[in-house]
Amino acid sequence: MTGGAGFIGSHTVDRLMETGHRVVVLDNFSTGKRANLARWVDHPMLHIAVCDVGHGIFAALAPIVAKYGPVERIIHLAAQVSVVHSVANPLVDMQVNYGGTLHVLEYARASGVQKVVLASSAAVYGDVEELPVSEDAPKRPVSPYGIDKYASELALDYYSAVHGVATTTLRFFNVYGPRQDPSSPYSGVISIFTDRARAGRPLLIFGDGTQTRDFVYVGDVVRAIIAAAGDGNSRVAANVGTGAETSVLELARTIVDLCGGTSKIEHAESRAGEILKSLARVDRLREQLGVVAETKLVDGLRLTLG
Ligand code: UD2
Repeated sequence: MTGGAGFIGSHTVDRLMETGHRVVVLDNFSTGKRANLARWVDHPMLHIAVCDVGHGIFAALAPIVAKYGPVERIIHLAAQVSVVHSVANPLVDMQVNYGGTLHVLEYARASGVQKVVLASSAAVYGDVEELPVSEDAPKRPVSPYGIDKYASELALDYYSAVHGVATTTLRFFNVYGPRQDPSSPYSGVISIFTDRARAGRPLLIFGDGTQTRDFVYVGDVVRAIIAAAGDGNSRVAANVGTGAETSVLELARTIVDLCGGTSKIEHAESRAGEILKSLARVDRLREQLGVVAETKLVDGLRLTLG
């Protein structure tokens, strides 16, 4: 698994280790943390290699493969995850996000890997005309991040068609849960709001708070990843969301309530270029991968608050 020390990656490692799999984590620890994997650190079935996916994965995997046998499946989560960073640094984004995917696919082709799963994003759609957004909607990404994720999807399709590599793409909507890092201004809104509400500090909403998102709990995302890593569903791209819309204002109020009601809700200027509404169509996730993201927001928030 690339990016296995990150927020979504480490939850996926937990589930795979609990079910008895051998897991190799490749991570450059730029945003991933060893603490996220602390539970498994001395476990004989977990192998951690420091590796920058934008520079290739062959060298990092070679000694592990020599000892334990070939890699069967790759879950590719490693990425530069900030849209804003991609706008300021498009070449870095291309190298890490698109380049990293090509390195993974080259490895898969050369080594006969049985399945590659790509973590893509709702960002591939850009400004959406019709909600909920279906997987077949036009792809008009409006950031280098969205472009590189979409280019990565096309690369998966190409390697499937031309080189016979089985691949499945998951387009994540707004994922949240424990271990999501609140420290950057572009961290997920739930990580920021829960962090502030716990401390009784004010929650800052950009705009009037009527903008909506499809917030999906990380435990449900892990189930989608594990289903995608199984056999079948090659060349399928599925949204990973709940199919339910929540406004940022409603979110803020719920979090304040759960934390005892001390934090104030404040408003600031809307974010430039911000999309107003985001909502996933989730039929394909259910029909093809057999997964329904069933964690209710309030339950997921309780789990996040711990
Ligand atoms: C999400 C993804 C991003 C990309 C994008 C594609 C996350 C963390 N980011 O961006 O990677 O895929 O979707 O469309 O999942 N907000 C506040 N106050 C705050 C922080 C945020 O009001 O302190 C608002 C923000 O203006 C937005 C909403 O909360 O309306 C969600 O913001 P976000 O940064 O969590 O995620 P988003 O949807 O911009």
